[in-house]
Amino acid sequence: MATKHENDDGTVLARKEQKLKPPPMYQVFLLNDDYTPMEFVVAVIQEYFNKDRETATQIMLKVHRDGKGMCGVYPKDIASTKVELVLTHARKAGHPLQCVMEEA
Ligand code: TYC
Repeated sequence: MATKHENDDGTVLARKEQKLKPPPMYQVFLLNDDYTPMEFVVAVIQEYFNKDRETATQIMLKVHRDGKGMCGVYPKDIASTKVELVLTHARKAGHPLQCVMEEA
């Protein structure tokens, strides 16, 4: 009898403490390389991570300087889909751009 929290013998069960954690979030990063054009990376950040041109340019320049830059934070399935879409788009265009996700 779930609503009364009783065992079959009538003993009353203490209510279980709810230990539900929020689902983990994932950061999606672009990685630097020597060949992907800057303009292509800016367009990717605008298109797949919904950033305006100025923000996208700043993120691209950070990746170019530091080797890695964060484009957004999403639930696992959305992060994973974005990584796949970016990689597919880059490969179709013939660029070696790398996109990875990490648990936040
Ligand atoms: N380093 C590249 C160049 O000089 C530009 C670049 C930026 C490539 C960001 C990848 O994620 C990247 N053309």
